[in-house]
Amino acid sequence: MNKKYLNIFALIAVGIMAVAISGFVILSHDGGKKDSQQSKVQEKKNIVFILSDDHRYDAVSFMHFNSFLKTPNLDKMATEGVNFKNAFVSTSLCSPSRATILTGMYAHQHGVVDNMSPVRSNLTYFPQYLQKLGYETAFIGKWHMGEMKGDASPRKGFDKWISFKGQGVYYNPEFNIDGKKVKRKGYITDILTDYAINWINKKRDKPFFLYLSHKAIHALFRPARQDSNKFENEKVPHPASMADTPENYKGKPRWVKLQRNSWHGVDYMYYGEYDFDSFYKRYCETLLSLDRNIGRLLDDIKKKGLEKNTIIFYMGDNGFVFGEHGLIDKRHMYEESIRVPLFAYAPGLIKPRVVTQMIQNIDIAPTILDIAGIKKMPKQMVGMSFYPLMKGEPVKWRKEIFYEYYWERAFPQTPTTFGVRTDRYKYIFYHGVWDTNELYDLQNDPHEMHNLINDKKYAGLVNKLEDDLFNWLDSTKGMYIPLRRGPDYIKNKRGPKKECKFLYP
Ligand SMILES: [Ca+2]
Repeated sequence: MNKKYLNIFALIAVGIMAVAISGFVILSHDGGKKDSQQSKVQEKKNIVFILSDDHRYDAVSFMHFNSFLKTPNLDKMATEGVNFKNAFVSTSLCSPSRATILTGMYAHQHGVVDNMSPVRSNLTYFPQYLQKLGYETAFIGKWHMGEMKGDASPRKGFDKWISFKGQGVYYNPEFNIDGKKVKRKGYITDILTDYAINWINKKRDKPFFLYLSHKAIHALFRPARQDSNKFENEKVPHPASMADTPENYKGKPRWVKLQRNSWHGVDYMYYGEYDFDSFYKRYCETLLSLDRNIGRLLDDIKKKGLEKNTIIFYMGDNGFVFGEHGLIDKRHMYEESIRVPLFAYAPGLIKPRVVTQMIQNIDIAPTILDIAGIKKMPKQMVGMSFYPLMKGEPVKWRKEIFYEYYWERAFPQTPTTFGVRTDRYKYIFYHGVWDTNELYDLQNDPHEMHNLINDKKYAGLVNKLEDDLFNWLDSTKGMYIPLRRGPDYIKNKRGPKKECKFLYP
């Protein structure tokens, strides 16, 4: 064969190969595109965020809260998932903490500083970003922000909306479902879980995000009928700091002792509507009903094969004090008030692990956006994503967390409070209280019984922590005390008829 023919054959061969290769490229390109689209859909993780109300960090059976409370489903989430054993809120109050979770901002930044504060219309909630990332989103449950407006109409960021006004009710609630009023018979936690399961089981070609926000276990506690009075005959443990003794109030600010005899104190709690032991038992029974429903949701997610690609979070919106220092409720900066349960359960994705770093409610939004694959974290997110900690990856973490609480007209027993907590120390600074601030060594004094504020040995530490606290407030535009007009509870101050046995000095 001469050169000319060789060249022609070579050209034909090259041409055939080129067509074949290009065809292959086209085919594989098309096929690959489909595959990668599919895998992208599969890669996107479903996310369920379950929030409960006033669930203190240790009120679970794996923490041995008492001898009778059993929470097998929450225990399972914590022990077979990631347990964040040092999880805190930046404000221990319902609406401010909820607004922080939804916006990733501190209370003095989003402006929802108490349960009555109006909610600014220009706030952006993190599920709005999830929608942009291709998620189908739902809000089911208690919104409880901007109480003065008192409406339950759909809010931004949710494709499905099922909510109710304010605190809602435990039995026979009325919902707002995508703008329509719907009255239901039954127990709130059962109904919300049914709605959640129905929505998750909907057919969709998108990843989903569910924000399931329970009314439980907020006072006044009411369990499901089957749990009613289950713990009636149990013996309720009282914390050592509950007794009104000189030792228990040594070094404590005076407001703490005065609060004993108020709506949120053990001597006249809820103005006599409850006694301490019954109150505690009803809390545990209501928690039982919640735990059972968490189990129903976990079971359903497993049954539907969604477990392999779904991350389920559980968190309390703030802590709750049961008699510590003679107090009931939350708001202040003692441990039982600011610590919350936080678990991440994803058996198909995340190995069981205990995370010891200090996590806060400001971290929820950036973490969920990180899991959803956001490229650039929105500027408003002041917290940090703890997704790497969930996966056991090394990450530089914060050494301090900050706290704020603003005095409320409705519950004037607790003063405006700012604070900073490290792994070991806590400094509490009061605004408008003139007897004393507080410093605790949590390693040697976990129950916060020995106020070290006047110990000269710690003077340098106090100065440093106060500097850190005010640097935080300054750098985040928090150097002001918010005020609000009434009319809520405007006259709700101490009076001879309000607090029993109160003697004016
Ligand atoms: Ca709450």
